[in-house]
This record gives sequence, C-alpha cells and structure tokens, in this order.
Amino acid sequence: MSGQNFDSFREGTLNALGLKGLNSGIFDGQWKDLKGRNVYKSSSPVDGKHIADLTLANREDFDSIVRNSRKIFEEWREYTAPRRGEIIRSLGDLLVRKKKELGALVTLEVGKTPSEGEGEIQEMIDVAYFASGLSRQLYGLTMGSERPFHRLYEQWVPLGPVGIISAFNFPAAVWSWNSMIAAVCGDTAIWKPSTKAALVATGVMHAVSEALSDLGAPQIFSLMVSRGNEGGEWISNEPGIPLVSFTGSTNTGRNLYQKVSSRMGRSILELGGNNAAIVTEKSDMNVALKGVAFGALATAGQRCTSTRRVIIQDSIYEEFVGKLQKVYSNVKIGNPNDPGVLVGPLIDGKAVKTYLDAIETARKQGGKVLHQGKSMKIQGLEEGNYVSPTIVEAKQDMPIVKVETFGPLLYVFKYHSFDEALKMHNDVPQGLSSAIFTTDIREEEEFLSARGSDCGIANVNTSTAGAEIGGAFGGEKETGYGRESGTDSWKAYMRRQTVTKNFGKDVPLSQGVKFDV
Ligand code: UN1
Repeated sequence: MSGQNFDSFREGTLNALGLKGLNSGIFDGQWKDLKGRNVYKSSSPVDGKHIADLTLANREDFDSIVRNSRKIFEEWREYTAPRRGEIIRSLGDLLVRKKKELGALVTLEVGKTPSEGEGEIQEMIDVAYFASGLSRQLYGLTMGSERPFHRLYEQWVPLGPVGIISAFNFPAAVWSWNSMIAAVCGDTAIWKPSTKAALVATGVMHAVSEALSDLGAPQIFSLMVSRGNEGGEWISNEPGIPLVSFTGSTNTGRNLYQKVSSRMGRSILELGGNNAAIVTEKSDMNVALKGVAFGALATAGQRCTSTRRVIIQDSIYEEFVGKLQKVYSNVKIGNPNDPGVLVGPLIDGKAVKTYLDAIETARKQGGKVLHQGKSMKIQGLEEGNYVSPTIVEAKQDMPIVKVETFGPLLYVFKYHSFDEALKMHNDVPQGLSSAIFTTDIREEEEFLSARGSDCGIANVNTSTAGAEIGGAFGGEKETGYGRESGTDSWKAYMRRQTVTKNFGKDVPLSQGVKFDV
C-alpha cells in the first residue's frame, strides 16, 4: 500500500468514528469544551503524519472527574449485579458492531496489523461477555458458625471509582480488562490512557458513552487525557480513588505504588516483562519456531508478554537458531495494512533509538549479533518508525539481558542441562510470562513445578504472548502485583465484608469467652 493509500485509510478511519480535527480528551459524564486548553497532537507511527488533536486535562478537570465519578458510583452501586451485567453485555454487542472501525483506529494510532488491531477489540468483547456472566457469580462463602443460632458468611461490596492508567501497546483491551470487571462489581472507572494512544481511548469512550446513554444507564466511565505522568500523579494521590490499576514501566509503577500505598489505597501493577521460552531437544521444532516467532515479532516486540529470551538446548541450538534466522530474514516489515506484513512500526522515534542503542550495548557487552536490526525506510511512508528485528547470541552475565527493551530484540542462549535452563530462565528481575517447548512430560512438569517458572503466566508449547482473557493476567517480582481480567481477579475490585448474624435469644461469645452482665 502506498503512502497515498494510507492517507485515504486515515481519512476513512477518522471520518467513520467522527474524530477528525480537534477532539476533547476529557469526559466526566459529558465531553468538556475545547476552549483554552493545552492540546496533544497525535501522529501515526505508520507514516509519521499528524492524525488529530486532543485537549489535555488540567487539575480542575481531574477534580470534576473524581467528583462525578463518585456521584455516579453512588447511583451505580444500587443497580443489581445482574442488571449491571446486562448493561456490560450490551457494550460487548456494541463492540462487535464496531470491531472493524475501532480495530482500524488501533492500526492508525499504534501501528498494529489489522488482525492484531481487531484482535484487540475482540479481547474487549471477550472480557465484556465474561464480565456479564460473572455478574451472577460474585460469590461469597458461607461458614458454619461456632456459636448456636448464628450465621457467618462473607459478602462482596462495590469499592468506588477505579483509576485505570493504560499503556500505548494495548490501548483498548487493557482498559476493558479493568473497566468491564469493575463495572459489574458496581464500581465506576476513571481512565488515563497513554497520550501515545489517546485517540484510541477517545474513540472507545465516544462509542461506549453513546451506548450507555442509549441504554439509559449512568455514565460510569470517564476519560482524562493528560500530559506525561501528571494525570498519574493526581490519581495516585487521590483518596477518592480506592484502587489504581497501572500498566507501564517498572520505574513509574514503583513510584505510583509508593504513593497509593502511603494513603492505604490498593494497586494492581502490570509492569515490565522479560519473558523467556525454553526450547528443548524434545520439542516439536516447528511448533517452537512458530511460538517463538510470534512471541518475539508480533506487535514489533512491543507487548509486555513479548518473548525476549530463548534458552535452547545445545544439541539443537545451531539448527533452531538457523531456522529462526531464516524466519527473521523473510518476515515482512512495513505498512501494517499491506497484505502479508507481520511487523509494523515502533511507536515513536524515541523507541527506535532505544532499540538501536540496546543492540549496540548488547554487542559491547559481548553479544554476537546473528541478525542485525536496523532502522528502515518504507517507500511512501518515509517518516514511519520502522526497524528490522534483531537476534543476539547472548550470555547470562551480560547486564542488558536483564532489562526489558520494548522492540523486536531477541536474545538466544545455549544450555546443556535442564537445571541450567531453569536457572537462566528465572535469573532476571521480571516475572510476567514464560514458555517451554517440549513433548517430554517430565520437562513440562518440572517447568510447572515450584522450582520451575517463577512467572505469573506459564505456557507449554505455545507463545509467551497472546494470553486469553479467561485466565488471570499479571506477574511476579518486578512485574508487579495483582491480577487483571479472568478467574477471580474481580475480587480486587470489591471489598470483602465478613458478616456474623445472631438470630438467637442470647449472646454467646466466640472462643467460649464468658462475659455475663
Ligand atoms: C500487554 O502487553 O500489556 O497476552 C498486554 C497478550 C495480550 C495482552 C498483552 N493478550 O499478549
């Protein structure tokens, strides 16, 4: 596709969603006016061209968002959970209808291929339907009381407005993981997206707020596009926001966590990953190759779950790495809308520089570059942020292999014994996702044992990336704290209350204590 075709794709996408020109990036039940505010200029990583402008929130906007969100919370928590679930189900239906347009907006602003862009909207749909079902399953336990004529049980109560701070790389799905679950739990949500993906957030919020209004439901979701870390700081320090779910870097997450916990708030932190795949001589090499290639190259290596390290048994090392190099030489890089392209651009020029610098650092630290990544110019899209992917043969003592570089940079390591592989696997500060490729049940089970993968997510014969929403998503160590999306992650969005009820005519005390007055 030429640059001209991308121009018409941009026009078409913006027109379809009514996002041309200047947009308000602040929604607190209604869109804030545009006058007298600072503006963020959004551009596409595909061709570097300007897409649209967004107004940025100031402190007063934030205060008004919190006030409204708390007010709407008081109304929303009175809805029964199944009714809340019905409303969220309708939002899922809306996203089914808008999947193509919103997926295209992800392609436009973030540079994902249409398959990955639409996949992201599918992830929103999946979590909306999951949350809807969950609305009838917010179970509390009942215990047998030790006291006669007593009932003892726990119940789950809505918490309040949830702050959601999302990253550019999953600009829509991660918001849904949090907001849809929060909503069925009876909470409202305040969204601060990355400015790099603020137009996606604005497009999603337009669609969702219109649907809520058509349904006659309260505006439970608000949006605050704001500059840099400013909005994040406001949210971290705001006692009216009892839970903050943050996706982003370990450094920012650490800072936020300290602020939120110092006011006794709760955090869910989804921070850096440095995910590895172990490929053993017992693997089905074709499966391993596809799994590693997807993990390392999809979204141009800009997922928290991207495969960054491959630990390969020495007996198959040469063969596997040779095949991987072939995949890297043949993979199509360029305009994500072009047929056959699997690797689109990096998000911005800074990301390109960080990526190229990391390759140089790896070389200086003793790494052998097996496939050299470079900055690339794509015809007709000269200002896009394209790079070719890199494979570096690495050693565990190179400090850079313990750092997450957000790009298609893959380190390959050789191992001899399985113990050695496990040790290398866990020898990084991060702990999000992991994978083993093997057909040997013993290796598989050891990888899943207590001395195996130390990550929040462990995969067997499939990629570190591409988790389904039904599982709880999150990591260990410097990746942070808490889980989002599936299984019982909802519990973080509610407060647990233990209830003891006496329906007798006396007041017997627990632990047999006597206190007769
Ligand atoms: C992220 O990179 O922050 O598992 C989220 C995956 C996606 C979500 C990634 N479902 O790769």
